[in-house]
Amino acid sequence: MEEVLRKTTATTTGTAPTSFPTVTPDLPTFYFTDVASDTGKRTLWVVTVFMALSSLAFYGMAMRVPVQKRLFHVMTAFITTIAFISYFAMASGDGINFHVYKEKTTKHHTAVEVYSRQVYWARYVDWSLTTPLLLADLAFLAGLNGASMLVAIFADVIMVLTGLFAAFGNSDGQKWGYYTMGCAAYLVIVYQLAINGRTAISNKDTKTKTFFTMIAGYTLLLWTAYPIVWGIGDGARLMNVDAEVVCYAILDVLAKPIFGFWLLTTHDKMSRNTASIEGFWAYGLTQEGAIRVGDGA
Ligand code: RET
Repeated sequence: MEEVLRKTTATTTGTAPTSFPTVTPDLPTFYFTDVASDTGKRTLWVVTVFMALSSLAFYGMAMRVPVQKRLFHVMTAFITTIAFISYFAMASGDGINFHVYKEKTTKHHTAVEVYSRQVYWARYVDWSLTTPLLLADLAFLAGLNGASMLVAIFADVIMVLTGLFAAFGNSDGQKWGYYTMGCAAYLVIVYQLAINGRTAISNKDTKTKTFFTMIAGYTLLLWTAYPIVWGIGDGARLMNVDAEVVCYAILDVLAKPIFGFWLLTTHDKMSRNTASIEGFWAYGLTQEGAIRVGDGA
C-alpha cells in the first residue's frame, strides 16, 4: 500500500507543472475480488438448516437416555449448534473479511490493481470450539488418558489458530510458515489418536475396539482433507471461493452431523458397554446445603 502510494506520488509530481497547487490526482483503481456467488450462498444456507435440524435431533436423543449416559450426546449437540451459528453467520454475510493479498501499479503507472479474496473467518471460530469437542468425543470413547487428551486439544487449538493467521498472511513466507506449523500440530493430533488412542482402546471389548478403529479412521481421513482444501483454496488460490465453500460444506456435514449420528446411534446400541458417569455429572457437587426432609427450617 505504502509502496503504491509512494509510486503514485512520484509519478504525478514528476510530470505535473510546479506552479499548480499540489493536488495529487489519484490513479484509477481496478479491483479483482473473489467472492462467493449465489451457488456458495445457497450452499451455506442449506448447511445452516442441516446443522439446526441435526442439533435438535441430538438434543432429542440426549433426553431419551439417562443423564449418566448423556455426555456424548451433549457434546455432539454442542458441536452442531456451534456449526449452525457459524453457518448462519456466513450465509447472512457475517464472519467474512476481504483479504487484500496484492496491490500493484500497472507497467506504465497508469492504474492500480488491487487483488482480494473473501476469507470466511467464522469457520476458524467454529473449528476452535468444535474440533476440541470432536476430539474429546473420540478420546472418551477410546479411554485416552488426560495427559494425551490435553496435548491433542492443545495441538488442535494451535492448528486452527495458525490456520487463521495463515489465511490473513501478508507474504507467501508468512502464509506457508503458519500453514506448516498448523500441519505439524495436526500430526501431533494424529499421533495422539492413532498411537495413544489405539493403546488405550486395546484393553476394551471387541465391539468398542472395532467401532473406535472405524470412526477414528473416518475422522482422520476427513480431517486430512481440510488442509488439502485450504492449500488449494486460500493457500495457492487455485480454487475459487465458491468451490472452497462447497468443499468445506461437504466436509463439515460429514465431520459433524454424519459423524454425530453414527457415534450416538452406535453408542445407544452398545449402551450396556458404555461408561455411566455418576457423581457431579449426574447429581451435582455435594449434598451440603441441600434442604433435607425433616430438617425443620
Ligand atoms: C488448517 C490450515 C492449517 C493446517 C491444517 C488445517 C487443518 C484443519 C482441520 C480442520 C478440521 C475441521 C473440522 C471441522 C468440523 O466440522 C487449519 C486448514 C492442518 C483438520 C473437522
